[in-house]
Amino acid sequence: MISTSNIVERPKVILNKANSEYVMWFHSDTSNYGAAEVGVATAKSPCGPYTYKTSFKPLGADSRDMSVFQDDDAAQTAYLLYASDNNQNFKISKLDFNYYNVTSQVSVLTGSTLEAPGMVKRNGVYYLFASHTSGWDPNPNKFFTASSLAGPWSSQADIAPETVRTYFSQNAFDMFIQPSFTIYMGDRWRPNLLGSSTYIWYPLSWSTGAPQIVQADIWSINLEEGTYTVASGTPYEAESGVISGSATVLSDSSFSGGKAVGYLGNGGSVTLTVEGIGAAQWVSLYYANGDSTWRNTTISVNGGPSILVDQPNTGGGNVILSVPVKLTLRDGPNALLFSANQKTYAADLDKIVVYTAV
Ligand SMILES: [Ca+2]
Repeated sequence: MISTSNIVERPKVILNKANSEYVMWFHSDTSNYGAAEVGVATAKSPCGPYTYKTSFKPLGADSRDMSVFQDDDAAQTAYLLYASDNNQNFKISKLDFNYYNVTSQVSVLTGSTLEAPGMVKRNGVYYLFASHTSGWDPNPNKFFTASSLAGPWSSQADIAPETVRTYFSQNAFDMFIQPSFTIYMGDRWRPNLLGSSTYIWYPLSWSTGAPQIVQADIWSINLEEGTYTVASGTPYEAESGVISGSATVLSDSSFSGGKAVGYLGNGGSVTLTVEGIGAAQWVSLYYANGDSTWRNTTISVNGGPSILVDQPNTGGGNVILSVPVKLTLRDGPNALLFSANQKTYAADLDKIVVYTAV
């Protein structure tokens, strides 16, 4: 089942302390996803080399999107979390002592149509994170809770506002740091160009009492302290820039300041003058793209060459997402020219935020 014509997806590695062995579990499939199996491989080092053991259907049933979860009991019991029965039922099954096989099913969320699972245990409560099924397109990812892996599981709740579709991402893994937050690690799939897909990592904070993604484009983590810091930047509204050609100001309450600049590209452009510190600085572009496909914008800094920035579709012309890009800015004023010299339409630009954090 391991070949250039087959599929290995969603690998996860856990350490079996009793055997001093790293055990990798992954979705093992044929190119048409018809096999629906899990694969197992082992190594003495987390970075490998891994020795492939086998691929199989756990307890004879389908397994597609999957993860593994290692509990904090003395035996460090581990579990397979998997979309089963043609992605209709979501299952949790216990692994054997060696983490080589599945021994018994402990829970099933019947008819839940969940994919992309992850799990953390916080203050004795199990949190299951997952998406629903919408192919490579993003959807609002959910969480479920239970005080036992056998359930009962709570009804689903959102980890982000539904309209932003998990900030155009799908859960890949959730790394527990401490009870106040976990790292949400999502895939930002690019359906028409899968090899160009990227990752999105956000703090997943319990500050409201329930796990919610913190939309932080630029943030840092202090592992020793168990804290994270969201960088603050200086906002510049697009509608306050110098608008040229066919670009025009749009009004909608969803935009920052109630306005954005539309019809950028294809003859329209806008110039924003921002303060720099003479460094390579992160700049976030807040935009709306109501298409069903990605757009992009060009940026020229102080008359320099065009830099291309992808703008995933946001799920509506009034739904705002942000993408960060690193630009080299002068100390003092900088002219950022958006969407000049591009023949396609860029997304509607709401505002940009200039950061000084590295
Ligand atoms: Ca605006």
